[in-house]
Amino acid sequence: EKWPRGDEKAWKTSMRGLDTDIPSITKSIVGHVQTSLAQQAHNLDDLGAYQAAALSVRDNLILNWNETQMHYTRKEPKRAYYLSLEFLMGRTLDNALLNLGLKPKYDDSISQLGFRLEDLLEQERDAALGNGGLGRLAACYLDSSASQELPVWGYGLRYKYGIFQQLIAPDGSQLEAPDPWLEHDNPWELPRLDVTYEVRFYGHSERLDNMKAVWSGGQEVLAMAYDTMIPGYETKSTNNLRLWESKPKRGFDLQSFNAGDYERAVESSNSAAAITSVLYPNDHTTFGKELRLKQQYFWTAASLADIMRRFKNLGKPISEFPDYVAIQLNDTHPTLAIPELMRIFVDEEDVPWDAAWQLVTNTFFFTNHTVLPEALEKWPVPLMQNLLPRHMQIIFDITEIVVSVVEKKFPGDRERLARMSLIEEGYPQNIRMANLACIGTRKVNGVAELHSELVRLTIMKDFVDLYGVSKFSNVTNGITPRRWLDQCNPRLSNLISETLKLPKAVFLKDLYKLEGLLQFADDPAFQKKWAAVKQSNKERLAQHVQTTLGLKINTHAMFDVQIKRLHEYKRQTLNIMGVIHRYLTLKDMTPAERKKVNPKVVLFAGKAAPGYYVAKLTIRLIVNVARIINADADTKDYLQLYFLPDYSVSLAEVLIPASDISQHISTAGTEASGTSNMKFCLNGGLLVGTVDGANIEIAEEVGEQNVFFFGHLTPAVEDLRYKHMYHPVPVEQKCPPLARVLNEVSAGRFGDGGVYEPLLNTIRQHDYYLLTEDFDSYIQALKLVDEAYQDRTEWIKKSIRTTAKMGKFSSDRAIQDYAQEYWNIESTKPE
Ligand code: NBY
Repeated sequence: EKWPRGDEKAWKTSMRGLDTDIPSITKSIVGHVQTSLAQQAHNLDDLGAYQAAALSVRDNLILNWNETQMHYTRKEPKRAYYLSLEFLMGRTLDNALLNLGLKPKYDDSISQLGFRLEDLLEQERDAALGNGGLGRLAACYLDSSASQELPVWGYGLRYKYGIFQQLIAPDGSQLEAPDPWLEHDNPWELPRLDVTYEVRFYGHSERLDNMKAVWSGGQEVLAMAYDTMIPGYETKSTNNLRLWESKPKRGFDLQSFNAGDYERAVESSNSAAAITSVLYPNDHTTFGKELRLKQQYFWTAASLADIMRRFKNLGKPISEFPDYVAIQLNDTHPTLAIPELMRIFVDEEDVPWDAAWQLVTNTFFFTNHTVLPEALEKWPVPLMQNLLPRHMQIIFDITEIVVSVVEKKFPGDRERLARMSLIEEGYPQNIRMANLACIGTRKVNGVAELHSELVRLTIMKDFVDLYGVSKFSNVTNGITPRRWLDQCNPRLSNLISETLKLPKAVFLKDLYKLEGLLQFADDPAFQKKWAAVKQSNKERLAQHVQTTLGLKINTHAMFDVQIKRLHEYKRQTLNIMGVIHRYLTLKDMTPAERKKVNPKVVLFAGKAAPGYYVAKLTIRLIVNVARIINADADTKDYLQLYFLPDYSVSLAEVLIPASDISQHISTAGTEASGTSNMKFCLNGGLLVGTVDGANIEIAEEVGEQNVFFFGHLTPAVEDLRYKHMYHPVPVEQKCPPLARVLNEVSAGRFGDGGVYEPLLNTIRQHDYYLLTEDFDSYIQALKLVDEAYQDRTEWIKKSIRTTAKMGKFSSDRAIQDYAQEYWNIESTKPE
């Protein structure tokens, strides 16, 4: 190979390798203090020291990243792309240090410089570009892909503001503030000024023959790439997360400038920047806002242009596209990628329509994350028509494909055709994105066994009849053990390593190795150490709550935790009603009786979508119940209740290792999988839950005797709802203990009686999420929890056995499933 430019020797002798001995690390940190930050020892604070350390660590990531990407370019493997509107990454420094294996050395070096690594880690802001489980899953999958040396890139948006910051007002209700996470420069991203694409909106599309068209006019916006390095664990392999930022095109609206209409020109340049300004904070509902559709198209168009450019650099014929590219659609949010790739093939690459459709349907894969009807995305035809006229044509043309195949297989079945069409009739008509995602992809998967079954039986039933069942399968979600065991709970991973006599890397890369713990479950010395780890994690949490909120938590109590987005289907209301019931029961007892009660601290955290009234009311109720309970001298030694504001990945990392029991109590059939259930169990917390989502598979692994199940099963739900609708029974009759709780709230026992009526009425009327049906068995399950906790040794054994059986829930297993069964990609690494 010929050296491309200049004096080869000058290049090669100057090329940087990074030494990772402590003096070199110190030199690198100090170098960044001096030059990158222009500071000195005198004026360096924790924030500056964090930034210098981050830049020093980043140098290592960049070199590995360069080598990995160079390797992919040379080797030309098939690649997979994970398209997700959300990546809930959390903090990076600690994770990068652990994955690089450099944490102990940086710890030493930073101490030498007069700082504490722990303090520096706290300086970092969370990258919170996601709402909840779906976004965090994407982040875990990136970690697993890099760790297993798979050529996978993530594509998303670089929102200027991530998920809102949650504040609690004096009256207990949620307030939202913006999350300016980029305020102090983000050291983990590299702006790529040279990686830009133009993205068109509006205009008009003129059909030519051969199903082609010319789309012109309208408005063009620039997409610019920012790259974030994703280091694998104990490997050089470092993948890429490419996030797009929107910018006005150079000479954007020059016409207005020239016409002397400066204000209008500036306004439209703002409208270009607005596209990536904020993450929409809704989970499980869609609002049909034009800006959201703009986000989706902007992102899919830029990502596909980038993927296409990379493919073209290979110099292969276009017919080989699916041999080099697999694209996973994370929910329906990137579904426009399907008509967009059709547009590129047909209009720009001259591929005949039918051949293009073959290529498209062999490239994409679709993951569904919910069967709740209100969460299925629909876009009004007039909105699509105006914003993306060419895509609207293509969607109509794809509809023709659907009509013809359905007509052929089920002649004359007009109802079926209406259900399966991409267009839902109405005023206006709507485009059903889940139908488009199903039709345009090779495979469709749900995220846990039960959920995938429900996908086949409900939302995709007609498509199962059409394509056969093999197109619809399951990949049960997973979590990365690097962040969710080693990083968040180092004491536990140290204990496991020492007990199994295995280096951490062995079980962090092969989580099934935890099974080795089973043989120590009955060993009293090990049980004692196991309990001591849990205790110290409770103290760590109590310390954190003390310093951030000034609250004092009783660390000798059982910690009972429910942390997730607020939603009626997740039934935080059931939990708070249970807490009130416990409180009333305690109040009914004599002091002597209370002394026998097992003290409990109940912790809640989670955000409500800003427009979700009932969910926000639930937060308000929890906060106000907490005020009364925590101030009651009769009960405060036995029951404490806290709502921790502004739930985040970082807060989860402190909460999860401290929990004895966690709650996953959705109405059966509504929670697709859940992933925090896996995180709690991996950290030795037990689970109270309904027979739903991944709870079921967790119980299969750890044994039903180690989980506390309650409530009606999925097949009963539909009939119960029907009964509630047409033969309602008053709560007083159906469930007197719950009625008592509702009445106490109504009567103002926790302040503002009347304000909770709309929330209470969701239970009194219709009770769609079946609280009145499940309350008794819920209280019964919590009683069993208390009894089990009284026998502490038995409890610890359950805890050990639970952790030991969590191997299946590593995201490494999930990603292997996708790599082998869907994407057909293989591991490959530099040298
Ligand atoms: O995805 C969650 C599921 O509820 C959970 O059961 C599952 O474990 C997890 C990972 O598969 N879904 C979820 O988090 N969904 C969202 O956050 C979300 C966000 C935006 C929109 C819809 C859903 N949206 O339409 O804008």
